[in-house]
Amino acid sequence: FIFLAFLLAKQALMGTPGCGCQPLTVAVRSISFSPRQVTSDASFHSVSFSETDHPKVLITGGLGQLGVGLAKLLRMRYGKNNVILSDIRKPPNSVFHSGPFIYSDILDYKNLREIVVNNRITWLVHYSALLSAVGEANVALARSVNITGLHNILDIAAEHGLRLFVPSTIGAFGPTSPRNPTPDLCVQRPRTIYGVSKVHAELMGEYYHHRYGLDFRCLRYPGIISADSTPGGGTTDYAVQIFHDAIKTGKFECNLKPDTRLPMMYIDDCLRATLEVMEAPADTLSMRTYNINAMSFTPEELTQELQKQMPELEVSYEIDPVRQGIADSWPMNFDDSNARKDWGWKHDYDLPELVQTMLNYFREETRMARVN
Ligand code: AKB
Repeated sequence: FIFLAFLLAKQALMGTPGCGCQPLTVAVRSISFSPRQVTSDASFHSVSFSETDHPKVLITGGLGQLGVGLAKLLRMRYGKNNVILSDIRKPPNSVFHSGPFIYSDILDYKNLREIVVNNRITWLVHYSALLSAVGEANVALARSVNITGLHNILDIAAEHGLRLFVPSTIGAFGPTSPRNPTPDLCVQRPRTIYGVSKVHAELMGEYYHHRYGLDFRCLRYPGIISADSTPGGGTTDYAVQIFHDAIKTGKFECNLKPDTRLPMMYIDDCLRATLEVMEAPADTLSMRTYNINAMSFTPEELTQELQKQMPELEVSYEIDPVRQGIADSWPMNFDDSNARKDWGWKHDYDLPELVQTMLNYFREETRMARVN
């Protein structure tokens, strides 16, 4: 039915069938198709908010490494009640009292639709996902959350005319990709379920953009380093854990080899990039999936930078073969020139600023704990 209606609408709008991508998008948008059929009022779902209104944002997977920080940034900009954090887990008091929090299960399509409708959501930031190392330990769960969950998100977003942000990752590349540097467009044959699910997300989002006019936006994040939230089950986690252990015990056991070079970014840069790409006018985006980058370092280089301020820090190496295998297949340096050219991406934190900022945070935390 959809295909037939699409052909009729396309012919009505274009006269003769053509093969150009752009007119196809226009035709589909104007008849507001949604990929999953809505029974009664499908034609009302493409109503969009006025550009002068604040967006009403839903963040899925909100209790992971990035959700709380992004909610804080977006709430400062759009107002506390216009940003809803969601997760299937119970939030800590501080999160629950800092703004709207709601239960949402991305595997439950009706629950998602209810949230989007009841809260008049206009932007969706989809952070629910299993990361690389934990994904290899539970492939079935990773497939379900990262792929089936994404399908629900794409359909909800297309049906309701939402602007959708889905993060991708350096993990969307594999051993046959160019690794130093890795450009936006090149061979992508990742060897993890996480990477496969992220390539799938990039391609499905771009397909929905062309086919249904979905306003899909995607950034490939490097390893993200944050002080007040912890990642769970990633290959780049060592670069966060080292700070915790250095402050607590003065010792750190690293699960990657000392010379493993990976692209990394401080969380503030990552969240600002996300806000900037979401706010970028559509006509500045020549692509829908961009690499973003800040720095690249090895465990040895990070240790040396830390030892400038903590000479007593001892780092030993106990290699985890799964994580090492993953890291060896990922980019060493990321080429993000398209993001810089199209929408003005610019990072603030290089390695010295990152280390200083992280240490300041933990030192202040330790001081406060002593005072209390
Ligand atoms: C991971 O290590 O799995 C993530 C990532 C780079 O996407 N931090």
